[in-house]
Amino acid sequence: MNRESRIYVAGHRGMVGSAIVRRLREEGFERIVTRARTGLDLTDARAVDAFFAEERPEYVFLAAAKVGGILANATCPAGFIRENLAIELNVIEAAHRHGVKKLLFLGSSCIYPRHAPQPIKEEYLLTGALEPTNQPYAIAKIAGIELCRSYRRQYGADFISVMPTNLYGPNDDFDPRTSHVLPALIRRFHEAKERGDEAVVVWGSGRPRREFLHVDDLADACVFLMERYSAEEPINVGVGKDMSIASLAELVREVVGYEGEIRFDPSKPDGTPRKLLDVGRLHSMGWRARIPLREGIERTYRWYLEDAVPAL
Ligand code: GFB
Repeated sequence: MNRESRIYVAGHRGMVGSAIVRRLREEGFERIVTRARTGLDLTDARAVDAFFAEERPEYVFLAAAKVGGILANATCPAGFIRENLAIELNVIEAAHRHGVKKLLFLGSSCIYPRHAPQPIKEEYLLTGALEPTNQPYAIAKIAGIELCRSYRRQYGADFISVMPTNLYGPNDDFDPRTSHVLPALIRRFHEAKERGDEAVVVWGSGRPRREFLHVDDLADACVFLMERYSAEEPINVGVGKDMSIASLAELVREVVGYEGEIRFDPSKPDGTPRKLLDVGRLHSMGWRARIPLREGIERTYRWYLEDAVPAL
């Protein structure tokens, strides 16, 4: 990739895509191509093909996806598998057909088996049963990895797959019905503080463990990997440390400045018991996450107050 390259970021309005665009701009890439959902439906194969024919991107970051937290995955399984499969198939095929030099596909840590040994190495993919609460989404993402691998083998296409751990940051979804845990807790603690509520409810037992990566770190890793990684195995991106949901809730409570109590609701699903990625492969290439969790949550809370709250 050089400063003159034409780079298409699919999903540029989302949390990941918008962070990749910011990062590319910071690095001086100026020929960035984007299309709003209203101008291009990525589930429409013909429209995607016509878009690639017209724009001729040389590099593609495939960050467009239907995403959501544990509840959204459980309530819209058909939407999660259908939309993600369609987007991947259409964008990867068009990238191949129109001679894209390199494509980076974004997967998710939920592609790994529910009971994978921790930390999770890339080679544990397809070694065991998946977590049922997000199996349709995970299978769509595994299909994306397999598409990249297969196009590489059959056509020599330089398509790579990157597996981020649980993400958070600006442009995240703060809708309690669809959000992931971190933005959900920021909003819940904030609203409880405003109303002076006695307690805040956190879903599940509080015992599951998760790893949280700021999306600006992920975007930095994506640009790094687009320039330096070329292999058929996916590569994990994480911070290398996890924590319980109970500890996360305590940390968000402190950052937001809420002084009430935390209660757990065990009638809500816990999901996978633990998800910590092994980031040895990425570290050995010289990349490390830089944003400490507390600072990342503070930045995200500021973004929520300044940008999300006014739009609610
Ligand atoms: O963030 P989350 O929805 O993602 O949930 P997953 C993580 C944990 O936080 C679960 C608990 O144990 C939840 O029960 N939790 C506590 C909450 N309170 C809340 C809350 O208010 N909202 C939410 N959402 N969770 C998703 C997958 O799984 O992770 C996707 O469904 C994707 O497929 C994504 O892979 C990264 O880590 O459980």
